[in-house]
Amino acid sequence: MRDAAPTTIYLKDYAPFGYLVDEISLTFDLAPNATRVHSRIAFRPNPDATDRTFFLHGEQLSLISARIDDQPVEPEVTEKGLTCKVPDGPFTWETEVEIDPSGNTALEGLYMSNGMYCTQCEAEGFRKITYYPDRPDVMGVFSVRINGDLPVLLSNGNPVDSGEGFAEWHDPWPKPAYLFALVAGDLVAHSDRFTTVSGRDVALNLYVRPGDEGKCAFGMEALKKSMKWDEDVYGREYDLDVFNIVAVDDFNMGAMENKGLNIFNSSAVLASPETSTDANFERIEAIIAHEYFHNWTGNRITCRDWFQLCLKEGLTVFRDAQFTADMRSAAVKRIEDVIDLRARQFPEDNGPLAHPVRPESFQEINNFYTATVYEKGAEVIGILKRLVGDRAYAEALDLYFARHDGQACTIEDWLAVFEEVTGRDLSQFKRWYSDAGTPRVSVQEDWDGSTYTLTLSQQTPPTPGQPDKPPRVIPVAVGLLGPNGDELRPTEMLELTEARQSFRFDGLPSKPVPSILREFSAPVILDRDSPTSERAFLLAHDTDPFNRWEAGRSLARDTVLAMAVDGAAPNASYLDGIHAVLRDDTLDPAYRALMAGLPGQSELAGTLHERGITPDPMAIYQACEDLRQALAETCRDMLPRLHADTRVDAPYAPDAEQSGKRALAGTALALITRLDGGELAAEEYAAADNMTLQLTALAALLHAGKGETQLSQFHDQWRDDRLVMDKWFGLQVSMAKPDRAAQVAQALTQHADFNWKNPNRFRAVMGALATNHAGFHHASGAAYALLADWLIRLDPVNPQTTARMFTAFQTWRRYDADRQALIAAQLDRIAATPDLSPDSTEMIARIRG
Ligand code: 0A1
Ligand code: ZN
Repeated sequence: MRDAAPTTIYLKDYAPFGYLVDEISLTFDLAPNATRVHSRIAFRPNPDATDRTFFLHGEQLSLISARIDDQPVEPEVTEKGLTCKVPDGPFTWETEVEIDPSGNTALEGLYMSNGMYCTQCEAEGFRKITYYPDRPDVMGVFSVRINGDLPVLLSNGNPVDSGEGFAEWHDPWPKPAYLFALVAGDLVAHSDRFTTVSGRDVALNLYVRPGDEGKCAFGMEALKKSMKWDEDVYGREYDLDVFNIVAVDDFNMGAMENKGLNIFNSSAVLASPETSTDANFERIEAIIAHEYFHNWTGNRITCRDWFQLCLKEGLTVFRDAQFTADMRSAAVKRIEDVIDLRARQFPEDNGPLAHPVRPESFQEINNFYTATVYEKGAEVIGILKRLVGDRAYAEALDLYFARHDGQACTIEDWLAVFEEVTGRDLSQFKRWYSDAGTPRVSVQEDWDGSTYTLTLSQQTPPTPGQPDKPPRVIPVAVGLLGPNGDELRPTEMLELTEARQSFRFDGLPSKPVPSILREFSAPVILDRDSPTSERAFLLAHDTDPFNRWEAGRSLARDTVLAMAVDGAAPNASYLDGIHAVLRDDTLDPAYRALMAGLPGQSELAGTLHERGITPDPMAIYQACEDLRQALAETCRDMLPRLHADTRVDAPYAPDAEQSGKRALAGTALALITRLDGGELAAEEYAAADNMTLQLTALAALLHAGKGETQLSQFHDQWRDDRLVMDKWFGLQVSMAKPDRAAQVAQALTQHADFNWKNPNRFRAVMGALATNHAGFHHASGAAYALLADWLIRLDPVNPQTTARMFTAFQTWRRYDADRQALIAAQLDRIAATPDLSPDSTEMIARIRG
């Protein structure tokens, strides 16, 4: 039986551990069912701590022996760890434990994936490897010996020695246990080298399973670019003789920044033109950068406790976004990030799972690796940078690295360097860390013939546990345009600090058109009822690329919602505006493709809910279909040329230029398919020589109700490629019509290749079902029931991946009473499952409210 009452941990209760670790030596004798782990740890009393309780975390371990200073001891052991009486001064602690990697389906601690041993220790997995103070503020120098009859034996740091059946590693940089890693298996390396700015020669290896060697080159290039970029932009140099990356098929998340030994979900690193889409390439480049950047923001400077997770994650996401903007197009990256923020973070921030960027309590920390901590955490860094300016940001970062290298820090440490560099009081800014919820900013205008006044008001709705939200500081980037599109006033950063505040612009020749919240200068919802003509004007003329896109987006939103709710006809300004953008060859193709997209259906449902209207998923679905059809008709004459002009004749490259063209060609193809019933898509599918084209054409065919032949051909072609087969599973569910989605997903779960214990495969089907908005929310409730069945099944096997999927239900209160009742019944059914994991239990309790 599991614990009946989960415990809640509070930030306010933080206390340092009573002992410091100087050094830890680990010896692993690997065996699939019975791995022996011997630890020898040098402890000494922590002068900064008052509580001297010697408690070591430890779960699912069989304790064989324990010694203090070479003398056997008998600790008191529970399911959570052990306590022992220890000497007053420094002492050496030794244990021998046995663990079962092959039975570890939760993929946390030491586990096996396709015959290979690997680890995942963040956040609290190390306690499943040996007894240890498994908390990020305990940092030690690790030495590791691995005994095992496998060709590749890896751990953190630098190699010390190796021979037949063993390898020894030493990591000179003190680190918390969550950054420990071990990999052992029959792997092959794709190798390269990098010389750092000060001349350190670093061996780079990307380890993969035999057969995957051809999918390593792109990841390796991304790694070298990241290493160079961090030197150039942040002055951060790599600090070991080797940097190893390993690709693993069974992994709960994207990747993990273990010191010197990053472990990646194979979907986040393996790439080839034939098997990966342009979007895959872009994501892989960003994740490689993200994990590499953690070497400084996370590893050299880590978190004092898990409440400070955003300290490393928000900053590292911010840094990887800067990297992508530099490598590709800054405007496109910003738009993509805002689309993602609205799809994943806004629903979280405006629903039952809302929590501050720095939470104040949790039951299961794994449930707080969220879009709020990561993506809003990164937005908050962006706000800070806008408020202090680029120069002060760079100075503050230099001070942060110099002052806190080797430490486990807090948000207070982070803010202090900015306060010191700028002399600015950041207490109001700090509300971005402490207050959950998305602020809503409304706008009022006044024009008196020469002075234009913008009055901005802010208000943040209540969130769980936080009824009142005082005003926060919001940077609102504003530019003013004249009647012919000229900039009357270039972008200015207004600082909204009050609940309501006016900003004057004097001496203007004519009433300007305001472009507000340029570059999406803060993660807020802008409430502004501007006339359609003004948005059409901004869609045609705004000089800020983000806001130009946003003007089209808000036209799209309003027209589709008017169609869904009032049965209105498609808005001509929107159709003409997008038509003009699509044919404007001076615009970047990637940008044009983004312009032609519609807001997600879930996002549209959220907007209706905010406006006090209960969303009807089928009506939204139909309105989106009708609007796309109308756009296809409007663009009918230009589409063939657009498609032909965006053809890439050069050999495939996953760079911004080519992928932008393919994205626009894909947009054209999808629209053409609505007019020709799939003729061109079938031709394109037959001729496709890369995965982007193949998948785009297949999606178009499935949308047109065709593609059965191609689907089975695709299966035959790719049946042995795990990552491509994930696409095959996912695409069928995401393209399924609303009344068929649950049925299609259900049938796929019966497919011989549906290995549900593999998180990628599980998510391919269930994740696609949850994001097929009208399919998931089909009135029958079939999709709710199917997802619930599978969550019940997966929970005992892999609680972490199960718990993350509950976000599918977080928006349930938006919908009508019947749907709410159906969802509540499923949540209650899951909650009633005997021995449900604490992870899932916490998620259901929060969602149910
Ligand atoms: N720190 C990693 C993400 C990560 C977090 C938790 C994990 O297991 C619970 C695994 C990976 C990153 O930000 O990339
Ligand atoms: Zn991270």
